[in-house]
Amino acid sequence: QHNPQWWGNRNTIVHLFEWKWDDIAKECEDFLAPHGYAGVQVSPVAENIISEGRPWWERYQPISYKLVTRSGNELEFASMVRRCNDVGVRIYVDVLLNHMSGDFEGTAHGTGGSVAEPRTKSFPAVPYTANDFHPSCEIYDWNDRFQVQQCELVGLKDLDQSSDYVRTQLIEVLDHLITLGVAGFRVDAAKHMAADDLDYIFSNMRDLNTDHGFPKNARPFIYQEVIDHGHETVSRDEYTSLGAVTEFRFSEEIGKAFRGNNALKWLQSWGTAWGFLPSEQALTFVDNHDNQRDGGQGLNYKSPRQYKMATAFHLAFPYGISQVMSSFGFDDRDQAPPQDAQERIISPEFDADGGCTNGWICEHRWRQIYNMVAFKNAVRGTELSNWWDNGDNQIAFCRGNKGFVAFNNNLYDLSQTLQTCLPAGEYCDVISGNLVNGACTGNTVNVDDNGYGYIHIGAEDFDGVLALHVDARL
Ligand code: LM2
Ligand code: CA
Repeated sequence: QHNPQWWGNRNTIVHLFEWKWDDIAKECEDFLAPHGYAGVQVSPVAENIISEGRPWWERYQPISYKLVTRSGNELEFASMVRRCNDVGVRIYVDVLLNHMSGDFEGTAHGTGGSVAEPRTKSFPAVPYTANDFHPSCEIYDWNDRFQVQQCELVGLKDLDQSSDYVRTQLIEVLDHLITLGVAGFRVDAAKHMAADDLDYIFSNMRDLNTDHGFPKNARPFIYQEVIDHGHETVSRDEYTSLGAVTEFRFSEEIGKAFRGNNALKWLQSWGTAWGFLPSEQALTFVDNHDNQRDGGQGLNYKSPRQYKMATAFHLAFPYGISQVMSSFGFDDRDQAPPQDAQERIISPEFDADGGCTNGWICEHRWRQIYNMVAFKNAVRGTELSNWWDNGDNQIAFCRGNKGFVAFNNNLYDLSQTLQTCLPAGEYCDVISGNLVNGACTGNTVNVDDNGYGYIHIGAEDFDGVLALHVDARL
């Protein structure tokens, strides 16, 4: 269950955080497929508690398995999956197998009209009763396996996945989504569930739906959210045989490097030598919806220049199963997604350059990012070669004879004639521009018969990265 089931040569997933199903369907057709995105991680699909002010995190508190949320209902979900698969874009669902909602004063009303009494662990719309949960306790020692896996994560009622009844419910939810055509799952809070229980659940899910273009006997892709900074009692290694695992150390280290707190020259050994998981087991990202709110060394859209450089490195270096974050703007952690006076999520709107307005950030529509998604597709299957650095924060490398990328994170210009490994010709730098009708709207680089090209990235340039590849040759 490590195969992401991508279509063609595509290989990047985008997390369309809090988007509505109808908007995602349209985005698959209008933008994601034409720009070579492989898949979308969608926000949780199960009916959730309605929380005051509608913070984004209310969706991490399910009260039933009806597919009704502020993103849309089951019909809309099914139609989205169909339309995205029709254009070769896969859907991965963020699934909550660890818990239901947290405490709530009195009767909770959900986004699908169901009611629950979370305080007494009564969720009649599933149905679950107190017997289906672990006895309540608090996690105060994160190195105590029992607490991490059987107590309540931030007070969320903790399901007992060793019970046959609970397992059956969870498998049913996953099977239902597979029948609707999804390609796999992001498993929320995986570390808070015993790997053996997850193994049982994942092994008993059905195969992917062949009516949606998946081959016979294809297994759902699994990527498990396990936060492991290196010395946890419950380690990421317990989960790697079941599927891919989120590599949070990738996010921390890439942030640190492009913030200028670790010289870029060290990135030459990027990957397992840094203590990261093997490439095919690592789900990698510059930021995700949690750590983009947490501060620290991570980078997010609020530091656009460094963020774009980190993302370009993420997509240029041959390591990991890449995921790109697509955010809504926020000033405080709990802020709701863009919504109207009736608390309905607002659809994104686009300006003349295709960028999002009205509260959505849409990093995935930034030229510097979507063109690197195309770069990653163009260089698929090649190795890294011809690493160059200036001993500090200027680096460059080739991907076979398909692509070349250079970065300047020093306060002085990068001006060098470098081996690009590319066939002779004129190439469009896909960071500063697009190739449109055979012409480049940004800078171009001439590659001579020996593969050399003059590379210039000024310290004051708008972006600190330059990228060339064979699909953007004039
Ligand atoms: C995750 N992965 O393991 C998600 O990526 C993360 O976003 C979720 O937390 C978490 N696990 C549970 O699914 C978010 C958010 C929390 C929020 C929970 C539940 O980061 O702040 O907790 O969702 O909605 C909120 C309150 C918290 C309260 C809890 C229960 O912030 O103070 O705890 O609800 O009422 C008493
Ligand atoms: Ca648990």
